[in-house]
Amino acid sequence: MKTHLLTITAGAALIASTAMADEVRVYNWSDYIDEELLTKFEEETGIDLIYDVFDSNELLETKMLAGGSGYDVVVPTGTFLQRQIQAGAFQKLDQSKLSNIGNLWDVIKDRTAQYDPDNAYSINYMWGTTGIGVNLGKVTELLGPDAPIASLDLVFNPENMEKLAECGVHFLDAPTEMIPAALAYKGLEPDRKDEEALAAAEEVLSAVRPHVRKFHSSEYINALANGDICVAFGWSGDILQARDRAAEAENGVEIAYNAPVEGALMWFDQMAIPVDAPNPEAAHVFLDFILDAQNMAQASNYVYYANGNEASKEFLVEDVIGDTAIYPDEATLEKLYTVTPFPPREQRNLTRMWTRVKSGT
Ligand code: N2P
Repeated sequence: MKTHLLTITAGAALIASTAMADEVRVYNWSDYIDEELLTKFEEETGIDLIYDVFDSNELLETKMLAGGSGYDVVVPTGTFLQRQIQAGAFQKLDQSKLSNIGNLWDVIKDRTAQYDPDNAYSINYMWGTTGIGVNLGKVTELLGPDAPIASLDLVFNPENMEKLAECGVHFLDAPTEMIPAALAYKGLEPDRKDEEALAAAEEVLSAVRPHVRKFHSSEYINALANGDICVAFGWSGDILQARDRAAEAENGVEIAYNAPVEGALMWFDQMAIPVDAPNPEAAHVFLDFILDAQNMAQASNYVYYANGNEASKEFLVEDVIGDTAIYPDEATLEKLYTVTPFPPREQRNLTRMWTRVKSGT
């Protein structure tokens, strides 16, 4: 009897593990892939892909630190990845299962090693900048032909914002990106986290708060494209996607993206495998699929973000590889800064401050 029971259990376990081997759960940012690639992955590998999206590092981090997310692949930004690695949230990659790992670009690997030493836990998916998206027609109508569309003055000078409020402004709901921008506007080091710096950033943000229609990190793509808002402080590729959606709609809306002349944040979104991923084997298959030069190029060509894959470059369309807003030239690179993660105490100050800013208190 006992033996029989054991046999059944072993059989059930075998069925369960076979079923799992056919499924991979990926949690990525919204508007961040060409969905054709998702179908292609399933067709090529026979693995079922469950693909969910998010638009906030904080939300992803809550899931990673709680554990049991059920995801096999997630995509935190470098700064968040770093503290989640330290918290033990990820497993080391098995490079022997990544036949395309050699496609990675050394220049980007060097930069991401700042967050993930030796790139032991992650591969770069995309990287980009945080900056200013404008509806050219509306902004020049309200502020004149010399509107500072490439300057932080557009979004942090209350006089400009008072006028722009009429046509609608969205800010990212991403304090770790909005605060460095406010510091750069004040001429301060964007990576400062001390109380004095946070107070200075809060002053900048609170002064324009009454003129911000919404703090949200994904709605601005369609809102810009439809003409519902005229300015978004957001992510480079998202704003370029808004530009294309408007052009396709032929609605007369013309969108432009600029990295602020005062300096712009350069960030890196990294694919990693949670320590408790149900199917790490399939996670590696997914990562290797993404590391394929043509697949990676197809993703970048669709979402207008640069990637960390050197071999993909020959497959990038000129609109992407030739656009310095996506692949910066030396002069643009000099204006870009990177930041480090907030330690726990500073993080608590930041969270409280961000709640005050958003609620307008
Ligand atoms: C994609 C946004 C990704 C950039 N919609 C945020 N790191």
